[in-house]
Amino acid sequence: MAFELPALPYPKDALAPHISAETLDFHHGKHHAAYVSKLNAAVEADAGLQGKTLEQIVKSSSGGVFNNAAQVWNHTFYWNSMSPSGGGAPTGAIAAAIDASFGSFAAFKEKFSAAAGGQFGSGWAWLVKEPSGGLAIVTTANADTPITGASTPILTCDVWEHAYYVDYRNARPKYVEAWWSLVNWDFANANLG
Ligand code: MN3
Repeated sequence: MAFELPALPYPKDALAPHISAETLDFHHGKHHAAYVSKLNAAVEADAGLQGKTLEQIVKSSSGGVFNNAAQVWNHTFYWNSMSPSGGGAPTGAIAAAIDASFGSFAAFKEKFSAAAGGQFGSGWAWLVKEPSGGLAIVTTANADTPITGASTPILTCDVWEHAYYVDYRNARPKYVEAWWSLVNWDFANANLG
């Protein structure tokens, strides 16, 4: 059974003006799709990978197989971390959890934006729930993902250049600022459990 590129959870033009249809066309239709097809080629060539779930491959592989599998997982999580009706202040349990771990939403936002902007080169900024139950901000390089560790991802922001170059050129901070207008707090609450 080959892995499939999941459909975007909203129309391609639904995140505009923050993220354009052209960006999603490339980012989902080309980049994410390429990770899926490279992963499928790797699985086809290695009987040891066959029958494993995506998460199992991410947690047990290395090198090119890991890179493609983790990028497939990370991107699906990223699409769901945003919503056309998202943004604004957090609601529900995630709002209380953010206050408890960071003091306030404003303090969390500032810290997360600094982490996303400061990640050197390609990677990801994540809000995670640690095994202790508290929230933390982590960044990962390239395809690295929190699901290989003990923390549970709550939200992510893709800070690879391909996520923002069409819309913001090299201005990553402007893209991160726009991402706040899209944050899917319902998804965050679902992940918080
Ligand atoms: Mn990407």
